[in-house]
Amino acid sequence: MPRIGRQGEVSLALFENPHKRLNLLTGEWILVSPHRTKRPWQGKIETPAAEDMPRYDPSCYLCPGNKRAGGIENPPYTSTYSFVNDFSALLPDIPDETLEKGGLLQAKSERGLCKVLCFSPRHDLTLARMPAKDIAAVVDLWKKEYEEIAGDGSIGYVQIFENRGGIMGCSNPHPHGQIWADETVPVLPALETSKQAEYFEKHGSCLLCDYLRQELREKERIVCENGSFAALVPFWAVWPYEIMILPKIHCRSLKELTAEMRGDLAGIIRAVGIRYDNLFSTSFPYSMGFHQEPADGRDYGYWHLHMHYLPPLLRSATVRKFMVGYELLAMPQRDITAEQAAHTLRSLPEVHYLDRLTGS
Ligand code: H2U
Ligand code: ZN
Repeated sequence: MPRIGRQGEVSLALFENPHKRLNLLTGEWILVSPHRTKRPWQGKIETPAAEDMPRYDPSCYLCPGNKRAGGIENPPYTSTYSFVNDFSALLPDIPDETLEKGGLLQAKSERGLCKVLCFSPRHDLTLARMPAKDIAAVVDLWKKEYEEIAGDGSIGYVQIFENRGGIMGCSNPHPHGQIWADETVPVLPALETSKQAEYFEKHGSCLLCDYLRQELREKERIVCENGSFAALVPFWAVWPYEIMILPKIHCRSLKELTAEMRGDLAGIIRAVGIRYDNLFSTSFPYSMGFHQEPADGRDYGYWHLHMHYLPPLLRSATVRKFMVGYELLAMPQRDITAEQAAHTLRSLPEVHYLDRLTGS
């Protein structure tokens, strides 16, 4: 049993031995096994992505002026560019149908929209390698797309995300992200909605405002911060170097970000990206995305906008964490603690390793 100190502070033994931590946003518990970090590794080694890339690739379907798979030609764009996904997983015009057989077999049609967002005309860049002002253009595009899609009236939730790197299933190194917008609220945002609503009902305050205040006080899991945003390894992180970015003032969606906040968001996205690339001196793979209030027009005053970064690498540019066995069948598990991960990320240089190599 964990020993509890007089002030309710846990003794160090809790964090040195196997223990469970609660994810406040999902209600899910995760198992932490700090003593396992010493085990040897003879498993799969991933091949790191090639670093040498041309600024323009004539065979890339996202580069300016090139033809996409469906035959449409991209314009000669010079900043950001978005288009409806040629192979959308969700479609806007499908009949409304329901299947219900004795409560055992249930299905519903799901309408929606999918878009692809090019972050830069340059084929060889990543968010971590782009100047903050160009990342700010991406933040502006996310806001504009969110407002347009959420304002449509037929959409319940706008999921903005980026898959980076081949090991995250990204199909093309050209810097880009996606939006999948559903007519209903998908599973994880719905869970986060109910957990934040529950907390607000019980405490009369915002769950993530309260959580961030405590994290800023404890400092142990903070990676970096600026005027408007903080980046931290959440107490309940599952992926080894998982990060959340949270606005320091309460806002429910991208819609509410002022120009100053959008600039700060671009700055912290860049700072997190540089630290990630510096961790294993590689272009760091991840899935990242925003969670924000549903777009169904109801009142979600308790919803606190945030970003999740979910990166798979564990020990080096070639050794990843696998979600297998116990994790698929029982519960998520991690070895290094959130505090160790935050300490490592915090201690990394703020200048990109490639800029340090070239001295530029
Ligand atoms: P990734 O973010 O996982 O790389 O996906 C890229 C998306 O680009 C993917 O959803 C779309 C795919 O359907 N795509 C097009 O819309 N047009 C193309 O010509 C190729 C890929
Ligand atoms: Zn390209």
